[in-house]
Amino acid sequence: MTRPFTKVLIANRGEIALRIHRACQEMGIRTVAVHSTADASAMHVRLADESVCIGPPAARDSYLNMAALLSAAAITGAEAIHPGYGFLSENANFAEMVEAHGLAFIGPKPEHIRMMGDKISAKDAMRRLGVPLVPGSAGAVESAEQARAIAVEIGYPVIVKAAAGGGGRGMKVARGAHEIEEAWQLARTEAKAAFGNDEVYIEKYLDRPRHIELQVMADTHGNVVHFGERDCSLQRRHQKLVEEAGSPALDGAARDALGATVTAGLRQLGYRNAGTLEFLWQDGQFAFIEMNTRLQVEHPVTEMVCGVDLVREQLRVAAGEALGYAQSDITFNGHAIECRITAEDPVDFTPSPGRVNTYHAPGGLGVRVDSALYSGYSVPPHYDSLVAKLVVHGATRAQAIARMKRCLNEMVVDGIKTTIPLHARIMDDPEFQAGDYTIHWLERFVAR
Ligand code: MV4
Repeated sequence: MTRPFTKVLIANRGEIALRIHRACQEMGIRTVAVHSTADASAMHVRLADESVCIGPPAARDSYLNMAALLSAAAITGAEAIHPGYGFLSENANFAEMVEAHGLAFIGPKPEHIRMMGDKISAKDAMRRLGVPLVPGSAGAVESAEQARAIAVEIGYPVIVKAAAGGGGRGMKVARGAHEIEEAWQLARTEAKAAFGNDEVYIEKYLDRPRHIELQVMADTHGNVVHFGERDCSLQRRHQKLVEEAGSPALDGAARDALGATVTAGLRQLGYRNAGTLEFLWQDGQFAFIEMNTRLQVEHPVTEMVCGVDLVREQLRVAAGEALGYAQSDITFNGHAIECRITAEDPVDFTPSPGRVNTYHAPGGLGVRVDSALYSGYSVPPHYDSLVAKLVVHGATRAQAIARMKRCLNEMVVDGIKTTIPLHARIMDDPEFQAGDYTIHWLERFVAR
């Protein structure tokens, strides 16, 4: 018999801290919120059973302060830590430290966080497990000469990427032999500066892919399932604005085939808890690029089409419980869309923190709003600008779009600028409505 957790510390803030708190409450688990001095009046602190101030506003001194988090867990008697996304969620050393203190880390094993954090070892693992990859170098590329030789072999254009990268930093495209040496050198320099690690690798550059990711969940008894895909192609400067489940580009057969390969592979690896595999999809083919070993911002669209509570599943498997269902029990119903509403100017994206005088969330059938906003709340300038995730479900994609438009009209966030008007424009666009977009679509859309 496994014992459920009775108290969990939530090592995060904002809407995701609230999201985790809600799952805990419904499972009868008490919650400990942690907060910086800037977040003393935040919603996650108000709602949690207990709260601990862990430091000043700067994240490095509070939400990234491992000693403060472990002390907060110790003094409150929490048995487990949920890291949310961002902050320490993909820090293998933190996961290790949590476990060394006799607490459960609600996430993957430290070894797998470390493995996927290094994009070269992640690709190496996926290759061994039979997951399709973008063609490229077998490992790190050590010299400009080696870069040139690999580029000739796989054919231009190529992309040089930082092994410690992700999120778009330390990437350089070379469109011909005349650009390869500079791309290799620039990627190395940028990687060293950003990550303190100058290891780089090379891939064939795909020029018009979609970004499609697969949600997985694994227990500690060898059961691994997937909850289908999300299309996250609508990004600007590597910040996602709109996500959908499923992808307008995919059919059930393509999803099932990829899912079967991935779940078999992760079972072999001994993976645990939630994960997301990122793929580029072009010309009817998947190519793995990275794996995220955390709960993602956009997980609600998956929850809407699968009717699952992914945080509940994370809490159950972290406590040692078996999933209790098979892949064939997971069904995909209708279509879901998420708009990430940020406190930014909708035209030039300059940050717009400050006091929200009036907040009114939309509602009705098939509507979910994940937000820590309230009327009178001041959005602090120290953190991510995400203020609300507006998520809708519809029987069809067209119905979901119509519902999203209605909700964007209904929503009021008064006192600060938000990206609501931009989301309304996207929903009205014929190309978006046709599902006809790649990762480059949004950059052009915002420029016109
Ligand atoms: C690529 C690519 C094209 N070809 N790799 C950007 C962030 C990082 N996660 C991987 N990225 C890309 N890798 C190959 N071989 C294009 C991108 C890319 C991108 C990917 C997903 C979503 C948005 C993007 C925007 C620009 C570039």
